[in-house]
Amino acid sequence: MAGISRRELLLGSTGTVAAFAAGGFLSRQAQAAAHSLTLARIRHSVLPGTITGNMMSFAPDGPPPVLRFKKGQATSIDVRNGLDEASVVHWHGLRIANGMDGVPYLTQLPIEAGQQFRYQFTPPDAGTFWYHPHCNTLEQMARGLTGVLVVEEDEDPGFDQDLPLNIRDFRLGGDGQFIDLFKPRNAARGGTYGTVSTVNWKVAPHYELAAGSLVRLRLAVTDVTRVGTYDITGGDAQLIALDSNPLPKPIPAKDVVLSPGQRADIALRVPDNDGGTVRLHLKRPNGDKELAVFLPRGQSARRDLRELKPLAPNPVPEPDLANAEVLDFVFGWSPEGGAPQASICGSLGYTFWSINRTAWAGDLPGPFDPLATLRLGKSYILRFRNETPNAHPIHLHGVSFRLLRSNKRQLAPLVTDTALLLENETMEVALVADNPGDWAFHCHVIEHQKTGLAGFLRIAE
Ligand SMILES: [Cu+2]
Repeated sequence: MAGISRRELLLGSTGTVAAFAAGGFLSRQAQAAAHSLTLARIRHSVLPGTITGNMMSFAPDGPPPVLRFKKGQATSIDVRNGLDEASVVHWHGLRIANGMDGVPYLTQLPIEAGQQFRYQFTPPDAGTFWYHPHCNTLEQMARGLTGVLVVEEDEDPGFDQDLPLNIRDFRLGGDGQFIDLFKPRNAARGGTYGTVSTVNWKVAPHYELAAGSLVRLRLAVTDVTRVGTYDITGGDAQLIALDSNPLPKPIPAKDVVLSPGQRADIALRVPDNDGGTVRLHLKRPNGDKELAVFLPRGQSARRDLRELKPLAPNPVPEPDLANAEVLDFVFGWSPEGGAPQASICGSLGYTFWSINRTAWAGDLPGPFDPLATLRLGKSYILRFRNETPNAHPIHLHGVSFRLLRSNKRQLAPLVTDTALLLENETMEVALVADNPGDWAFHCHVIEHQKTGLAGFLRIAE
């Protein structure tokens, strides 16, 4: 490295740029990332018989690809921004280094149109995760930028097939074209719902599965708004993990409540060929909505759910509750209600919500104050108090937390990154602040996030 300062190396002096250029095709190939994503505007058929224009995907030729990583193995993803606007990619639920977390200004500069950024990290946990932009988040996600991310276990649990299901709505008119992506009056309430329910960008897709086989269904709710209750009928289905963390014991996959950002892993024993079809439903008061159909095909594989190896717990540290400091967070209305500041990452033009009486100012260079500063390695109890008559799925980046208790209901002691906070509920969760950095902390109803219900926690020495 003689003659090249660290700063020159990082910022690219004339010398290093020339060296890269001279390296040519072969050395660039040698340095290729393990994965690549290209953000692009595309046209695609979602509603049968129509072609939707002005969609956005992580691939120029179809829906976002399923990314597959291995637990504990370093990986890299080149993100090329082929949009005509800035973006940035966040890996929801991955407890990775702060600089790779994909939040504009807080962890990196936005990736400008035509630019590229390489993400490099080692996923510490296995399970079902997802990825999405954190810049102009409502529009980019509403137009399609939400993808499923799988981190495989060290040991294969013994499924015959693995089937990720990217569950989300699109706001389309009867002609298949986008209608207004949100309505301000809804953003100030429960959020604006889509009009077309999809799984993997298809309306009620049919999947042919080997009869009698064991299939891992990976449900990822990547919608911008919808909190839903999901049900599987017609087959033996067990819920084995929520938000990428295995349940202590599998339970029947009945009435699984998932809010935006949440995931459910379901072990399905496909019926034998004469055993009928399996259906995934979204439960609704005015009649269930069929989201996907699974059809048994061929001779029965005669598998049994008891043949599956239990999933190993992820290495999330256990908080020391006896010595944990309590931090209070109040989710409420915005006290002022002014418009947020303009940002390269977009603004919805309104402020409706706040955390601890502070509305997020927008995705700006800052600096801004954290909502709280946590000491690295210490245990904390976070007390979430919802003053509003709306539910908010509260998501914390970089750290997973354990659900402790609620004033409204019995909580299973699950480990998660996204907790659905019901209307007027007070909930306590606990964590070990083991990952240093500034971590985004926000509601995952994206209209709420983009109209004030966002902030960040700092974990520092
Ligand atoms: Cu919310």
